[in-house]
This record gives sequence, C-alpha cells and structure tokens, in this order.
Amino acid sequence: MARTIFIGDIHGCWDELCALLDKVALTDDDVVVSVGDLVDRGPDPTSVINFFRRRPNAVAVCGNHERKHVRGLLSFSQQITRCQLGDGYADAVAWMGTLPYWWACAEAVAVHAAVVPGVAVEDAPTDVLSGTTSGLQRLEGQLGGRYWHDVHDGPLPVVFGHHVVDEPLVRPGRAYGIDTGVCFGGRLTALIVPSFELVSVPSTGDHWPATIQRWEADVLRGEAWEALTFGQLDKRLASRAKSSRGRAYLESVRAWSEATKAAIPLLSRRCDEEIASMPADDDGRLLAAHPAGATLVARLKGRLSSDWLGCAGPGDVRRLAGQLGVELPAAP
Ligand SMILES: [Mn+2]
Repeated sequence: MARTIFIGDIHGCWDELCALLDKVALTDDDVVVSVGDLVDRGPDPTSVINFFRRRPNAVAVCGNHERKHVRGLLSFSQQITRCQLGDGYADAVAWMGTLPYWWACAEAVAVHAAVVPGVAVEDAPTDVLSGTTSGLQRLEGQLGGRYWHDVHDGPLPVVFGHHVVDEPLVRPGRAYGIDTGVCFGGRLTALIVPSFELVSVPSTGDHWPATIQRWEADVLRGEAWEALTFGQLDKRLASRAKSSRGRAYLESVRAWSEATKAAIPLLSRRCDEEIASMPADDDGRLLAAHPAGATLVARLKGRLSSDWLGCAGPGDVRRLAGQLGVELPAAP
C-alpha cells in the first residue's frame, strides 16, 4: 500500500536523507513530502534539491529558509548555499519560488512551521505557515503565549518542522513536529502515514560548523572589497570570521589593503613625473587629456597630498594606478 513519508528539516544533509529513505524501504509508489528547509547549513543542498525536483512522487513545502532565498534576503547560511549551488543557484531559487506553503493528503497536512488555530490552512498567512520571525511573533501574540499545536483542532493532523526537538513532538491526531536537528548533529526523522510511525536516522556529524569552515572564505571572497573606503575596510576587518579559513582570508584582505595604500606615495611620484614631462607652453590641455588627467590637474594645482591623491579606498588606488600604467593586485 502506498504511503506518504513526511520528512523533517533536511538542511542539505543528503547522506542522512538517503539513509532514512533506505531505512523506511522507500518504494516508487510512496509519496515523499519534505516539511521544508531543504537547504542551508548542511553539506550538500544540490543533491537534496535534485532529489525533490526529479522524483515524480515528491513534494516540498516552502520553509523559512527557502522563502529567504526566494525573497533575496540572504543571511550567512543563505550566502553559503549560494556558493554551494554555484551556477545552479538562480535556477534552484526559481524552483523554490514554485513551492506550495502547505500540502495535504487524506490523513494529514504538512506545513513548515505553524498553522493558525481556527483558520483553514488555505487561508492562513504564508509568513506563519513558513515560520518567518515576524509571522511567528504575530501568531504568538494572537495566542497569548500558548503554542499553536496545543490549541490547534483542525480537521487534519498537522505535520511540521522548523522547531528543533530532541524527540519528535507528538500530539496524537493533532500535531507532529519532526525537526530533530540533523544539521546540528541530531537526527533526521520521518513520519509515515497512514500508520503514523516515526523513523529516525542519526546525523553523521555536526554539519553546520563544518559547512562554515568549508565555505566561509568563499562567501567572504564574494564581498565587494574594492568598493569600500579604507575606513570601511578597517571597520569590516575588525569583525572576526567564524572559521580558521575565513580568518586567513580576512588577513589576506588586510594585507592587500595595506599594500595598496602603501603604493600611494609611488603613484604620487609618477604623477609628478608625468606633470614634469609636459611641455611648459601646453596650457594644461595635454595634462587634462592624460588617462589620469583629473588627478594630474588637481595635483598640479596643489589640491592632492602625496599620501592621499584623492583615493578613498583600494579601488580608487588601483584605478589611478592603471591610468598611470602601474599594475596593482586585485582583491584576494
Ligand atoms: Mn529548519
């Protein structure tokens, strides 16, 4: 008999998803339903997404993490996922944008985070269903501090994730919370319907710190370092990276910024040489036509000191260097 296999927050934990599907002895007739948060924090979001996109009998409801990607609100874990998915990111996000906020079969309804007691799931606001911070705060206010799963009394039991629990949260016939924190070294849990049997597999490790260590430097490399002023760079570099590789990368940015700044006196001498090489009767026209003309004219008029040259940050220094035929390295 065909079953529906609801699966808690996967968060890119592909190995555990495979182990769990093995353990429940998945058949082609079974329907696999993710309660959302397929991605972020775990090692392999690409394989998890591909599984749900390619399997005919598979569906995922939209979690707060998918919603952040779809809305372009990228916090650290989303920035890492963007690096992990690489060229496939835009396509994956377009697909995330097609996910429903709830899914129901005859025996249960799946949402990512919560339902509103007394409100049909199709009428509930999507920020509550998917569990945004503001949506859940509003719901909490409406319920006067009670948990929705203690109050909910709808026609179908609700299967949900989002809220990490050590043991699945079971309110028989009403609510089943199955996010057992696989990305934090917990377990990945399935609820099998119609038997309402719970099956879990252990996590293979504490994935989130390992994912940070692997990917943080790649996220940092994507920052617009050349667009920052020296002051902004100092401020940005004062905040510590979370991983040793991230810290090493920030150190290389610091060294690059300092070396670029240290090149300004050299560029200043080059400016003065260019100015000195212009014919005395030129009237400033040749100077203005030089690639670095604006800087040279200002320098001639005594407006630019030799330790600044009008450069707010490394990007300005590199641009001026290029105009003067001096090559300076790009941001690491
Ligand atoms: Mn989650």
